Amino acid sequence: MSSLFVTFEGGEGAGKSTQIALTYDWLLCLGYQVITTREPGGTELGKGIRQLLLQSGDAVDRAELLLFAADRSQHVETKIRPRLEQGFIVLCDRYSDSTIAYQHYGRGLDLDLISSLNSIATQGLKPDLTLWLDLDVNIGLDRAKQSSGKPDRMERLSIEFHQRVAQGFRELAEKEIDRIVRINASENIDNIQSQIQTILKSHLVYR
Ligand code: T5A
Repeated sequence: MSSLFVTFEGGEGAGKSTQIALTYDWLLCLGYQVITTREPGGTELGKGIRQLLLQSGDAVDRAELLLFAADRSQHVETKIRPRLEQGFIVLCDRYSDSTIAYQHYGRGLDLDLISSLNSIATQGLKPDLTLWLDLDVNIGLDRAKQSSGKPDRMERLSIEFHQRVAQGFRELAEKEIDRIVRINASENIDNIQSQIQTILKSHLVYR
C-alpha cells in the first residue's frame, strides 16, 4: 500500500481537528494504515515546545519561528518520515504552510528566511496534498474561543493579524494549485467531510 502525506491548513477554529478525526475513521474503515498528528506538538519534544509557544507569552518573533522549526524538524525525522516509509497515510494538522501564513504574512518575518528554515526542518519533505479549510476569520475565532474556553497566545492576537494570515493561505493556494485544495469550511461538518472524501478518493485511486 503506498503512503500519502496529507496536511490540513487554515486559520483558527477552521475545523481541522474535527475533519482529521473523521477522515481518520473513514480511512481506517477502508482498511488503510493511517495516523494523525499535528504541529506544534506531534512528538514528545514537540509537546514541550507547544506549551512554550502557545502558553508562554514572551517569545519574540524570531524565537517563535525557530521553535516552530525545531518542532517540525523533530516531527519529520522521528514520526512523519518513518510512517510514510512504512506505507502509512499521514494526516497532519498544520505544517510548513502555517509558518508562511503566520510568521511571514502574520508577523512580517522575511520569506526567504522562513523558506530556508522550512527546508532545513522538512529536509525537503512536501505534502502530497494540502486541504485548506477556508473560513471567515471572525467565525473561526469565535468557534475556537467557544471550544477551548481560554484563548491561547496566537488566538489572542489582533483580528488584523488573523486577516493577514487568511490572506497568506489564499495566496499560497493560488501559487500551489496542484497541491493545495480549498475546502469551503463554512458548510456543516458532514458536508465538509464529504468534500474531503471526494478529493481523497481521487488521490487514493490515483496512487
Ligand atoms: N502556528 C502553527 C504558527 O504560527 N506557525 C506554525 O508553523 C504552526 C505549525 C496552533 C497555533 O500555532 C500557530 C497556528 C495556531 O495559532 P492549535 O491549538 O493547534 O494551535 O490551533 P488550531 O490548529 O487553530 O486548532 P483549533 O482547535 O483552534 O482549530 P481547528 O482544529 O481548526 O478546529 P476544530 O476542529 O477544533 O473546531 C473548532 C470548534 O468548531 C467546531 C468544533 O466542534 C469545535 O468546537 N466546528 C464546527 N462548528 C460548526 N460547523 C462546522 N463545520 C464545524 N467544524 C468544527
